[in-house]
Amino acid sequence: MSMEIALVGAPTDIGAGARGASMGPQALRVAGLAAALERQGYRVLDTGDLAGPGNPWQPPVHGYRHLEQVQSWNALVFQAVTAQLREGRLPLVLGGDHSLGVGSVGAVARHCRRAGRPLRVFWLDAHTDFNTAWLTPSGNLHGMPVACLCGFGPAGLVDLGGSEPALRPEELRMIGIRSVDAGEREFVHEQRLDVYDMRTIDERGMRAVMEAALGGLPADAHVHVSFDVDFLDPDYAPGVGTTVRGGPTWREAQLCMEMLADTGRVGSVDIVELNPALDVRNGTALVAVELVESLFGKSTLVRRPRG
Ligand SMILES: [Mn+2]
Repeated sequence: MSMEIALVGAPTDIGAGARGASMGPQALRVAGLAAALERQGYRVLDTGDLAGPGNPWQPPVHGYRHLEQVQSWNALVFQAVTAQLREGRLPLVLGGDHSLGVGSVGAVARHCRRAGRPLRVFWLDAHTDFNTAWLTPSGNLHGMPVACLCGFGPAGLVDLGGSEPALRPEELRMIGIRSVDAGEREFVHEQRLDVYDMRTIDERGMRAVMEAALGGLPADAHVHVSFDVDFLDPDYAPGVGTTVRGGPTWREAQLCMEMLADTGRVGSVDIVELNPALDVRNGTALVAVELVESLFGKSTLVRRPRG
């Protein structure tokens, strides 16, 4: 019996600074995500789209934009991911902007804690998403999910899964980072986040970086991959709201995904920040699908099966 993957659509741009990530789930479906996974032998259940509040497009209030709506969306994502994990399916959240990581990773963290399983979260992103209301210039909550998961943020997000923070910094690995706000940088250091930035990838190569990031992974660990499409160099993935040049190439990103797949422990995934309004002929969605194929074990090279 093969693993069943549950697609959970979360069509919102409520935490972003640009409109359009709300169309991400549909663009991924149109790009053939389910069929690609089925070709690899997985059963895929598309649970459809969650229905949260619309985007009122208001300025920040006390340092947060659309806090109430972000809380509502994350509560829905938290419930949906929890439900799929309980059914023994692998939740694949289709964003939506990255503020949804609070609900998705929060649900996974609580599930692992209750099962006594160690968790490791791979945050593939151009940004550390470790802002707080007192540090962020914009108030956009898609820049704050990691801080919220570590216990720094507003009520309704930091306590989504209970009174303890969802994550400890040592459970996180950040790959591809190349844009960090000044105050955020100090906070990242203060909290000792394990960050593999682009300079590290340039100097050591993706293979050595992933070996380091995967080092000491416990045999029974649950690996969560939170894939912000802006992780990729915009030459390959223009369809995101916050492009930062100098990211991983298509090949480097493939290797990253393949090495995550090789662990055999990927148990939940987010694909976020895909913005079809900024894309070219849905090409970024197609690249995202190719990378997810690798994350689920498709090798781009012809290899002899192991075993
Ligand atoms: Mn992000």
